[in-house]
Amino acid sequence: MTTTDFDLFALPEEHVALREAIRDLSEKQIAPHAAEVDEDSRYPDEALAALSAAGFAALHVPDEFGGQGADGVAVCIAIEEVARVCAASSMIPIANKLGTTGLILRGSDDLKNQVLPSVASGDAIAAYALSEREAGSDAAAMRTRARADGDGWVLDGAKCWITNGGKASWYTVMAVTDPDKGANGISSFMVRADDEGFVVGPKERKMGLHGSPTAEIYFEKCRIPGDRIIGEPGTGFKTALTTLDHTRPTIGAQAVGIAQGALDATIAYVKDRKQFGKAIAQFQGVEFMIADMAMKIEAARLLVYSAAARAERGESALAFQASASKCFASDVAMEVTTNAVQLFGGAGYTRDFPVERMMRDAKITQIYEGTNQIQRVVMARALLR
Ligand code: COS
Repeated sequence: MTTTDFDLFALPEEHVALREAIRDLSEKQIAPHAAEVDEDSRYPDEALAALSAAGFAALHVPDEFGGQGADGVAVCIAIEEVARVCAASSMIPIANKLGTTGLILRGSDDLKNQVLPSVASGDAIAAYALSEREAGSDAAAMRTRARADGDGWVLDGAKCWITNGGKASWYTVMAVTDPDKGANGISSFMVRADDEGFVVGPKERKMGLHGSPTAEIYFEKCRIPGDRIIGEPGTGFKTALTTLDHTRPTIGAQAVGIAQGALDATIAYVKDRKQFGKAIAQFQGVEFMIADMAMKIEAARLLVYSAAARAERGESALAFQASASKCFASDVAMEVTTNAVQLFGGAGYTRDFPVERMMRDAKITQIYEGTNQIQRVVMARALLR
């Protein structure tokens, strides 16, 4: 065995340096606002400004369109480090990647040039619109229609649970173009916030992730130019699912970051908190909980990086690993944050400490970008095919 074989399990130097840079930025410029952003349910403007200035708001955008061209593992590291201090702020790189991956993989260069430079610079942010009220897990049951009209398209319908709804400038929207063809009659489009007939509904009142706006969006005879379609008509559902193969690891990364933030806070607390004449960290019951939390986070992290690396290498069968990484990491995040609150005791149940926010934020990672039940469906299909 050569050194190179062992290097497979070590991050390259540039990834280590990236982590240090984003950790430093996150601790100095994002963490101080995290509690207030959550408390006031306000957009993390400081995080957007800091991430944009450093080129980290959409670091996945290829160089030729003004971005950093960061690989999938680098993007996961960035998301993880931001989520470690503020999950809501980590939605900035997450939603930008989700809202542009279909375009990057399948769109025309002309359309990429219309969208990507402004997202890379932080002047615009992106969103992804797949779900509808009656088409969540069963995404192909969507009703939103797009009809060819002259040299453009006219969209009618409603999408829900849209991260950055009302905040984004560009929306990747899946709509039915041929109702007789089921999943193969769905197409993908780029819709702009100022397109005629594009309307934003009220913000959802959520359990967590308060700093990340979620809203319904409506298309009321929304007219867009013909060149805004991504790829060929009828390919939109496959583009949507391929996108999720690339982005589900980013939710895994967010979950790992939230869990790491909770573990770090808990380690500091149990070493400081004294009961029965000694720090509670010295009780074996507490030690075992801390060890299990760290062990599971490390396993989740490796699964996430390995899924992201597979996508980066252009491997074709990504679904199992992408779903496994998102599912495992989010289940770990829920368990770790719940145990963090437990180890803080009564203090953990108050807003004086960050772990209750982390527990509320962790919950959504088990639900969005496909519930963990759907992830298990995807994994089982890949295994049993
Ligand atoms: N990449 C590309 N194409 C894929 C794919 C993938 N990962 N998985 C399936 N497809 C293709 C299939 O091959 C099929 O095409 P053909 O008919 O040409 O063979 C088409 O897409 C439809 O696939 P399938 O019949 O498996 O689709 P289903 O309606 O059964 O749905 C699930 C599949 C449940 C996996 C999908 O609807 C899903 O992921 N749902 C959750 C959606 C979600 O994550 N929502 C969260 C909001 S987005 S943030």
